[in-house]
Amino acid sequence: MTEITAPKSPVTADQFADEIREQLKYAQGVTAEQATAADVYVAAAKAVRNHLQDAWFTTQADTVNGNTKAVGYLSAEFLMGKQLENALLNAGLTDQFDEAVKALGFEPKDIVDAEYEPGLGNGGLGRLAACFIDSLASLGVPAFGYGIQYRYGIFKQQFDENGKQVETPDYWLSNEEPWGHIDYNRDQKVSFGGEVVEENGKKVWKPAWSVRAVPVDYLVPGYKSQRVNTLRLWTARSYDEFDLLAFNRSEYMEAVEPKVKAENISKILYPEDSTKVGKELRLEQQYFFVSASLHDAIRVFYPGQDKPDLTTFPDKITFQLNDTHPVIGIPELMRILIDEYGYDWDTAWTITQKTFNYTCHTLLPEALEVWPSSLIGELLPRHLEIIEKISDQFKAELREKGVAENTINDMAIYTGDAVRMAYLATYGGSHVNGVAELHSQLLKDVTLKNFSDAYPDKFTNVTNGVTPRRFVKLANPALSDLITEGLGTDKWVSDLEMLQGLVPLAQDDEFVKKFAAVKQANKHAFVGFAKDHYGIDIDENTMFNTMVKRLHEYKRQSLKILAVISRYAGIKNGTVAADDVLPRTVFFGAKAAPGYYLAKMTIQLINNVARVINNDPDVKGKLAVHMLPNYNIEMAQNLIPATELDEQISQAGKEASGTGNMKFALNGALTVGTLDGANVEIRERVGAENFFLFGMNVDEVEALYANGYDPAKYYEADPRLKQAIDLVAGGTFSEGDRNAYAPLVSDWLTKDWFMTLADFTSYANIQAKIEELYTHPLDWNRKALLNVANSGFFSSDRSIEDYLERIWHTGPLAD
Ligand code: NBG
Repeated sequence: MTEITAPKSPVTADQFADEIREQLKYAQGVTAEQATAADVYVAAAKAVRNHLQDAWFTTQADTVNGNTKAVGYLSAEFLMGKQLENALLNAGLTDQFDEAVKALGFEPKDIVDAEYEPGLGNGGLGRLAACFIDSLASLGVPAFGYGIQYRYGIFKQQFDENGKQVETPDYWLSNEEPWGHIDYNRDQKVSFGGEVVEENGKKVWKPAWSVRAVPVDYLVPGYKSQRVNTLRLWTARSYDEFDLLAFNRSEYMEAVEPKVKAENISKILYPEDSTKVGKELRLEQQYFFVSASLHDAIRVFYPGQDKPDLTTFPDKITFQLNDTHPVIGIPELMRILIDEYGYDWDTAWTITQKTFNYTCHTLLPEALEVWPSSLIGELLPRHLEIIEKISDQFKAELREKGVAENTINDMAIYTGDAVRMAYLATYGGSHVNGVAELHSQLLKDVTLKNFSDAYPDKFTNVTNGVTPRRFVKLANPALSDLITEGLGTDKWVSDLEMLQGLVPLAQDDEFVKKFAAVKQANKHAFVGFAKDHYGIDIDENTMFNTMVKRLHEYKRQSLKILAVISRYAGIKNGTVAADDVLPRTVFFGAKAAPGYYLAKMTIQLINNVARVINNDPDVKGKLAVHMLPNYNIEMAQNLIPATELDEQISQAGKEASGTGNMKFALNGALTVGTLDGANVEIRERVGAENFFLFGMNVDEVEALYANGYDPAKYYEADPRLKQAIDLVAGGTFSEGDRNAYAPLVSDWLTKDWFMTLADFTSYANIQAKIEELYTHPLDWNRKALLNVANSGFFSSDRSIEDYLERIWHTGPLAD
């Protein structure tokens, strides 16, 4: 750990109020009297940004002039969440802000709420990137996040009157966005298309068109580290704003065409998560941000040098490829080194391989990107040549290692028709890591087995983590205060393993009761939040049971909703005695990719199950279900601290890690889960007795596939399951329409690839154990507290330390 210096207290509340007034007056053009909450938010954001500016400059200078290798985190997604509270916390200005805005006549909460959440990511992968840059800055490690400033983030989710998901565009930049600083003078040119010709025995790429990549810089303040790193998000602009000739011929639409085409590149975040997309624009996006970022790093580290010695590049910065999206960076760096700087192939290869590392975030084969060669050839003809050559060199290397010819073919990076980006990344970088122990093991044993056999030393694991600043300190102030009281210090915020110190307090009934009171207060607060945001009434004296994550078949929201239906049926028909019913409120939150048919149908089913249950007087006070619209970071920050039971119920061997699971454990929820992803490590740490395990493990899943899986057998075997599916099929949740969910029902009964039905019985059975424990609040809360105490490992600070040691081989800047 770095030495943490005390936070500076840079200004008094009065001074900060004056700074806000000044921003209002001179930057916003409104007086303090005229200002609305939205005005004050922008002014406060700018004021706090000013406080971080000097530390940002120093960090940049130290990054370039010091001898500490920097980290470049290349990621198509950064799901940052709202910035103001986090910036205030890290700038040490929270108290001053609270007082200052009160002096201006506002409630701090209203100012914080005025910020519009940027949604520049889909889910776990994008949020992980955001946690990682927070931890890098907090540890004082020089780092750049590089990505895209999409004009439209992840779609906004609403439900129509039939419960169907409706996607609307998320135009997050419609109001002033005070955090990003657009820097027109540090732009980069990114080119596409055209052809490769030979000139004087050299390959020369003659592109057909170019776009201007303009950086928008976001400050990434570390917590108590006095360091401020940079998140540089590129936006695409046209070089030809306006074609005057076309305009003079009064072809107005044509005149703006180049601008429209160029700006399309950074227009929209692809709303996919762990599913295959093969869109030309997507490849353009990937190349756009990666090319601009690599050139930017050369500009930063070799300022003003025409002929820099780029053999030192891997000593200046190491690039982490966040999944396959930035993998085109490998041929791009080769091209830059050879074509732009005149290096020979072998030197360029040595530099490139040293520069990159690759994190894989999936186990679903369909999620590993494969691009048609024809598309790469059209868009990036020079890169395709380089990829072919890399592929040939790789084959030769494998032959030399004595790898069998058919295995070599299986491992081909370039197949003639296609380019496999995961393979290119594995060969083209120094290290490959999975994101949880089990995931990394499965990468070695299954997904990338041949690669691991040929290059065993390349493979390593870094278990994911989450930032304790946002997901404990900010999201759960009451728990944070209690932890600080229990430990006698607040140092845990930057050294989360200190939570271990709470273990003995789990034996102290008084402390456990305080812990229970915090949870109850968070539940109460969420009831208010839900009323404000969704207009729903929730009974806070029910168990809060939550499943929030992207909607995907492998995550098995189906399993949860079938269990809910079964419980509903049981209460209705008296198989579950009324006295035995533990009142529960079940929360779902999930976006489905717009083109993912079964996922969207599952959302519709959940909504309609909720409608039927919530309107049925027979189950009132016993069971309620809510599908909350538009799950995002803000909802997570409010719902997770209020949750008592968390669902992590994916089919074993499918969820790479999960990070929601960590957030819930850290906020004192108990988990019901399978042995999948990071659940395995969470259970090991918090103790098997403090985790509700059910379902098949990876080996059992594999064996069942091998023996031929027949879901109908399970439907026949468990009457609870049969009844639940029959209710769906019979139209109970579709006003009698038996066709409404036919595709879903048919998938369950005939295919059920992720074995929801096979795990149903064990999932339904464990509910009794859960409910039994819940009727003993002290025991339940003791276990929940032990979850908190033993989850310090899941800090993203620890993940970053693992990356530093196992992959990046660098560390914090000297003070
Ligand atoms: C996701 C996995 C999660 C994992 C996050 C972060 C993709 C492609 N993968 O299990 O599904 O927690 O990545 O590593 O989004």
